[in-house]
Amino acid sequence: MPNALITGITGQDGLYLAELLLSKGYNVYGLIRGQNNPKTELVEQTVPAVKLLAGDLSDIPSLLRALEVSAADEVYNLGAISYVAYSWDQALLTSEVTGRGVLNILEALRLYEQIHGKAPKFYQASSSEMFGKVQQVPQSEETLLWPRSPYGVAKVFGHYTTINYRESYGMHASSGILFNHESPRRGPEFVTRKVSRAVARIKLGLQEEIVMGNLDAKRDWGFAGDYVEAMWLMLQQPEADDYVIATGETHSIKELLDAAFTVVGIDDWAPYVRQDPQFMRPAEVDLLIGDPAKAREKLGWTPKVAFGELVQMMVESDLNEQKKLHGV
Ligand code: NDP
Ligand code: GDR
Repeated sequence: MPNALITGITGQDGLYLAELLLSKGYNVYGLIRGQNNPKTELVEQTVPAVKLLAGDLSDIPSLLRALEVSAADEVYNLGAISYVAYSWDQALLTSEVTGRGVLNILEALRLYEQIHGKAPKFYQASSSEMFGKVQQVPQSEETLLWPRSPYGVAKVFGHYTTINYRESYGMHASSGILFNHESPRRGPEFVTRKVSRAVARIKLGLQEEIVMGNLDAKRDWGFAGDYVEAMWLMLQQPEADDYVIATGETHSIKELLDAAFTVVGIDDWAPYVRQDPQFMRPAEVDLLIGDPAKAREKLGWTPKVAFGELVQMMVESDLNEQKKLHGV
């Protein structure tokens, strides 16, 4: 049975990837940070077969120890400070974790190889946020990067460090440039989940309005369960490479609101939505739309869940969750 180590196990993608790898017969280890991580129980309940190892991306010895204990064949680096808006408030921390954390884990992998003579394959969670102020539409692996947030800048550092370690040391290190992907497990700070939860609560009479930021931004939204499959496929290739993972469709936040309110039978959402400058960003990424042709051709990967189905899945899940929570 192959061994896999996942950083970011408590996150949306960590849980989906762990489920996928367990279903394929892997031994799965997850790196968990903090002395009493509040999400430990969630991981233990959702994927009980995952073995949790204490560690942090800013602590190289903890990463080396995790590699040794797991005897990893594949390492998926999903750990990051991942909320773009927050990255302006904590720019240094974001660059430490989301940026330098990648260098730390690549250095731990080199040490591990020197000591144990084994070179695990490596996946880096790169992001469409690296395209930022887009220089080409749609965006592909060749598009010039122009990040627009401390998060985007940190991801660019991690992306090029991954490429550089592949070229310098011959590591099997791949970078997935993933566009936004969502699910009922999405953190409530991100726009899709914020909307699906609020719409469910409005429908149930638990909330009166949603306070939002920029409604004109456009994103290429897919389903997280589909996207973790692409991560795994990248590490099964004979050669490491970089791949854009996207649906090739884009929708505005207004269209997201249309779709979510339609699920609960509300046609006009204007009375329920208020805009507030606190949710506007110092620099915005206005339009993202990915070209996943390379992933389709080389990995045989295609997304299965369309935008409408995704929004419906999220709103219905939040309706059930809110009903249970509030007994309504
Ligand atoms: P989440 O925000 O849901 O999860 C982030 C994970 O990183 C959490 O498990 C978190 O742990 C962990 N983490 C935070 N700080 C550290 C640290 N110092 N050391 C180790 N782990 C840490 O993100 P997603 O699951 O949505 O995304 C996974 C990865 O993919 C991230 O790197 C993200 O930037 C990237 N990405 C995501 C996209 C998306 O649309 N979801 C698109 C493109 C890229 P804790 O719970 O303890 O905070
Ligand atoms: P993003 O996701 O920044 O694309 O990063 P997010 O859902 O936070 O924002 C998407 C767009 O929605 C606009 N927006 C709002 N966003 C939030 N969170 N809250 C609001 O109230 C709101 N109103 C409007 C934003 O301005 C933005 O344009 C996600 C993260 O998962 C990253 O880690 C990942 O790398 C990228 O996707 C790809």
